[in-house]
Amino acid sequence: MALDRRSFNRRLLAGGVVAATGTASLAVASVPTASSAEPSPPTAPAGGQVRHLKLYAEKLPNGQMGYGLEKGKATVPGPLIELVEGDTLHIEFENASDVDASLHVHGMDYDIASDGTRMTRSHVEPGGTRTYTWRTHAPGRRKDGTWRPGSAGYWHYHDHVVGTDHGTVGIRKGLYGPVVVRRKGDILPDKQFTIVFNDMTINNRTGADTPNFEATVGDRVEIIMITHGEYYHTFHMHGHRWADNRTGLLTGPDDPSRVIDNKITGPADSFGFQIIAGEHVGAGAWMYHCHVQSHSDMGMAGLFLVAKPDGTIPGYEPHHPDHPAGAAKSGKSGAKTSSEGEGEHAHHDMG
Ligand SMILES: [Cu+2]
Repeated sequence: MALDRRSFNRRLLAGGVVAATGTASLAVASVPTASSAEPSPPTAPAGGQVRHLKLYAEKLPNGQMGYGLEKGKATVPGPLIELVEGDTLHIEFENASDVDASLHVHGMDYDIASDGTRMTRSHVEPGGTRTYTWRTHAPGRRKDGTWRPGSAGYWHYHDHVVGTDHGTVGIRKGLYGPVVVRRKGDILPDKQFTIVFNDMTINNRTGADTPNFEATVGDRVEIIMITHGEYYHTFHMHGHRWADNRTGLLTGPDDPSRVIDNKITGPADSFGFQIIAGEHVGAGAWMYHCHVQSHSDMGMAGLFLVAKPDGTIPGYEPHHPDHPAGAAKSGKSGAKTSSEGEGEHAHHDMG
């Protein structure tokens, strides 16, 4: 049975369980109340839940490393972890690799025992297990009258001990993943994609193997963008723009946030935004890429494939030699779909 995207979202988020594709759908959607011509998108409920997650670190067959929600199912990037301000998350982390590894997070509140560093002895030996606890909080006023920011934002986690005491080799090999913390009332997306510029790779993939992401015109798509490694990059998307603020969305006509389609990003930076696929521009194979020219020329590019409702993508021929992105990917047999692309976090209803 086909579901419209809002009931789909409600169903899948109400599950509140870990999805098979690697998404930890930890948020529970609230039911939209507006009754305009088109219903309002679902929004994040109040936080305050205590949640539990099992996470593994392991070596991948290709020599890289990844985090996964199940043994043998690690991905690069690791699973998307979503929280709402006020939530607490206990992560039972098992190191299934053959070297010391850890879990270190940005943006969360945690005790020093959850730092995930060798210095604090909060790393995990091969075969070992450790519970890391992340807390989040809503914004508010401090007793001195100043404003304390909330935890909401686009964040990320990574290893901090493989190779060096800064996890340089762990990160290089793929031990990283996204975290989204929402504020009560934040708009929830239909689809989510994580794009990580790690050294000269995208999600540790290069050249013809860089990930493509698929959506249909009108989908509310959330992009989570993270940078790692040695270089500064600029993240650019064709045909789509976003607001350079916490959510990537404007709150109204007087929101002063700058609207951009290109953003400089350096190691350990993260940001995110939502776009309506094809809004004002229609279906197509829309490139995304690093806009440092030598980097894009070396293959730091992929496609945001926006299909019409009938599934077609006008002008998109994956093997056409005149199509720059298609040509770059012509080594592949058949058009790559996002279903095989790690970094996609399509929610699935777990029933
Ligand atoms: Cu670059």
